[in-house]
Amino acid sequence: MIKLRLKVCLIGVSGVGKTSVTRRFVNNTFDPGHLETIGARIHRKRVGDVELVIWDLEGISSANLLRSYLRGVASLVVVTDGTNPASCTDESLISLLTTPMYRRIHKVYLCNKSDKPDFSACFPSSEIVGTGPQLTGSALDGEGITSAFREVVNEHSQSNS
Ligand SMILES: Nc1nc2c(ncn2[C@@H]2O[C@H](COP(=O)(O)OP(=O)(O)OP(=O)(O)O)[C@@H](O)[C@H]2O)c(=O)[nH]1
Ligand SMILES: [Mg+2]
Repeated sequence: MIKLRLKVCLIGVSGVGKTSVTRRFVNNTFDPGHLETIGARIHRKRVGDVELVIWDLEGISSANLLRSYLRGVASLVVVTDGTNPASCTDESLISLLTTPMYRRIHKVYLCNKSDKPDFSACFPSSEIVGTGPQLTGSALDGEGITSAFREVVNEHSQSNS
């Protein structure tokens, strides 16, 4: 029986690996190609008695702050790319994370692509966007991916038990 259903949105600039992280978590697969997500793709995955409704969103940009997709979100998984430092300082991302409405939302920070030789972990400045668990991981080899979603489940299971 499902005791809890949580909407989780993956956000981050284009190409950081939101679709790949989702695919690794939901299907345990990896695709080396980059097909830009347009809008949102929704997946469901059960973790024990919790159902995660995972929204893999298109890359955040000044043209689209994705606010309509974020309605009712329980947690944000903020994905950055450790081979692209600009993905951590992007203005549209920081602007969204510092909006009062989203400041309060539980966030997990996942710096992706740890398998790459030029990887160097980077996260949006916690002094600017507030604190939250910071994980490194790789959709390619699977490191850190389950842990990121586990953080989401734990956060809400504690507050609901
Ligand atoms: N080496 C490596 N490549 C990755 C990893 N995650 C994603 N990629 C690659 O990075 C590219 C972009 O990945 P996507 O998952 O499509 O990125 P996205 O954030 O969904 O991009 P948009 O939908 O455009 O916002 C693809 O070529 C992926 O194969 C990873 O952990 N390691
Ligand atoms: Mg995508």
